[in-house]
Amino acid sequence: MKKLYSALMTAFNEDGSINEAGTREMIRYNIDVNKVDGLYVGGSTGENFLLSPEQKKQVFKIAIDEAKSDVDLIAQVGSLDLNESKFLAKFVTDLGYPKISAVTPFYYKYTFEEIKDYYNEILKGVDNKLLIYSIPALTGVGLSIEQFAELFENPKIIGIKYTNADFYLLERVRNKFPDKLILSGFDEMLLPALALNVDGCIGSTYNLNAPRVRAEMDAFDAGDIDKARELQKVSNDAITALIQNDIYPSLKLVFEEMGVHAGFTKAPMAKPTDEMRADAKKIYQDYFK
Ligand code: NAY
Repeated sequence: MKKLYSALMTAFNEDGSINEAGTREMIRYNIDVNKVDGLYVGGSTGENFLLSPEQKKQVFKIAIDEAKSDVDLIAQVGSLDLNESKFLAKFVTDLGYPKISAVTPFYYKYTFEEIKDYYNEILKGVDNKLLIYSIPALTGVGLSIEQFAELFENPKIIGIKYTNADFYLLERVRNKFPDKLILSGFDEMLLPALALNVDGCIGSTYNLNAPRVRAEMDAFDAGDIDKARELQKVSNDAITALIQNDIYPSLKLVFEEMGVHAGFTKAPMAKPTDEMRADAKKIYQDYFK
């Protein structure tokens, strides 16, 4: 069975502080209504790279306190500050997170040796398993199959959150590492990723769209490719509308339409305008009602 993870959003108050009640509501919705297999906590969708270390800790605490062991939890601890990543890896492991993940180091141009050291340092002394978070479009860091192989020499590195439109590389990686956990990260490209035998998916739009995506995965498993393709088309119509309306605030606005208090995004992300609110209402009515 392929696994479906929502990339957890963080609800913020208007001043950028964390809205704990709203964040808990989104966690509950994902578990109780969406019936996800897991949550990816502290990723791009959680606006994690805009948070202070204290806020990151707060989110990690809220998520595990609310989700308990009801679903699988992956804590994304990668950061520009390696010491912070190391601290957070220990912190979430002590909280009981069964898996961690770390984005490839970004902003500065690092050699592969530096990238490898970063992962090995994060895992040093930490009794946990890690998924490499590969998202070249945002980090500018692309890893080759040989480099993935070198990273996998560390037995604690168990897989990849593969947010990349390079399907040639995905096919190579899948077949070279059949025992590694590969979770696809681009919601709009789920169907081709399923065809290449990924183990599941992690995505922002699954917060709203998980039932349709589960149906697509079931259709795929049953060999009903026409149905899977039709469901992916509807999902992609919804994703296109969300992206055109600024995806992160829009996801939250649609959640609000559904009665889930997703709060604001954190500056410098945009506050919703009246036009965005009207468009989000339409997206809700068209795709999620
Ligand atoms: C994360 O860390 O939250 C993710 O990477 C989730 C994957 C998302 N990627 C980004 C950059 O947000 O769900 C996708 C993405 O929002 C979706 O495919 C729409 O493009």
